[in-house]
Amino acid sequence: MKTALITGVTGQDGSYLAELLLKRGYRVYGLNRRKALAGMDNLKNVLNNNNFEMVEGDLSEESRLNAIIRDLQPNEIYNLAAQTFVPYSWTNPLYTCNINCLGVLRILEAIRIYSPGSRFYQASSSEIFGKTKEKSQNEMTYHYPRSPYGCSKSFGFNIARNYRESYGLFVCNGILFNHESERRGLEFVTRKITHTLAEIELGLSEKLILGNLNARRDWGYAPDYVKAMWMIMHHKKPDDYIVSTGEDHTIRDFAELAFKAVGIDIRWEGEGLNEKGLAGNKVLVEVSKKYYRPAEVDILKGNASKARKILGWKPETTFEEMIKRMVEHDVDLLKRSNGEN
Ligand code: NAP
Ligand code: G4F
Repeated sequence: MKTALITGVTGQDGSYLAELLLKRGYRVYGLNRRKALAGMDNLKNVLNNNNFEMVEGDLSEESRLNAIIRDLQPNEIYNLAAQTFVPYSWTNPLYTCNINCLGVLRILEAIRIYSPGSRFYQASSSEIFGKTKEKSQNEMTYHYPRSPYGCSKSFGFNIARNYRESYGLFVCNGILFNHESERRGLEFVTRKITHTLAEIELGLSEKLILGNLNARRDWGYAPDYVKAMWMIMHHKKPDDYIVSTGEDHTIRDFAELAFKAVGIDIRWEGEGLNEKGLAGNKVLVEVSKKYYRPAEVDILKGNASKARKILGWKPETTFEEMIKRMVEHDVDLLKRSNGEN
């Protein structure tokens, strides 16, 4: 039986990947750090599976990572754990780099010394491209990160590639563009929109307060993207791949479609801080500088033609379908927690 270790298993991608690997007959070990409260919602589909096991550990703890990798000798290691929220990386840059830079290196060293036969996947990010001038970004696009998070992911990408080239290890980077789902954290803009909208719909919230509405992102659906991770790890040659849809949309586009999905018509007025979404006379969307960033990534749009050509991967879920699923999920979730269903 094949074995895989997933770091970040409690997160959006880790939980979908665990489900995918269990379905494909793997024994899956999920790295889990201690929390005051259990927060295992994403893993409800896998916790009772006999082929799934949690192992305690943290990306900051080198000796523990060494022991886990030495003892398990996993066939595949997917490093999805990270400090993932871009604004937090300005307030906590050293912590972000400890986990997102040194954390990657700790695992690579553990593989090099104790388990050189393990295949390794590093969760790289389109944030490495930051202030790019390229209309769409591919594997060769230069890195110009705009946040400590982006810088940390650039290091993670480069050190992973360097271990492949220096030691001949089977090491891959998936450079994934933004991907969302019903399991996305509430602080990220897409889920913030769909969850607040569900609150507005049920009368639990008055309005949605957002930052920069004009940033453009290439948004895909997380379950489609974890399939790409597996395909990257199963190509005969280890390599780096962009995973994206090739479409970009503004935050405003996302909000408008989300409102449409619950049948509320929003109109936008004015620019910048005076920008408001109106339904009847009611203000539903406001812009606050509180959510502006010290340096913004204005536009990201990926060119995944290498993944399409070499791996045969392509996105399956449209932007509209994804938004509809997220909105319906959040309305249903809040109805259930309100005892309405
Ligand atoms: P997520 O939902 O925020 O999950 C992050 C995971 O990392 C959680 O399981 C978290 O555990 C774990 N983690 C954080 N710090 C840790 C530490 N010190 N030790 C061990 N585990 C730790 O993130 P995601 O959206 O699934 O993203 C997965 C990976 O892909 C990340 O590396 C992210 O940077 C990268 N990425 C994401 C996107 C995207 O759009 N989603 C795009 C490109 C790249 P807790 O539950 O304990 O907090
Ligand atoms: O949803 P976001 O916080 O995601 P961001 O910064 O693009 O990062 C995500 O995608 C990366 C891949 O490119 C991952 F590597 C990273 O881990 C994370 O998953 O913000 C998206 C955009 C930004 O331009 C932000 O300024 O939305 C804008 N925005 C506008 N109002 C907002 C808000 N972002 C948040 N979080 N909250 C707002 O109220």
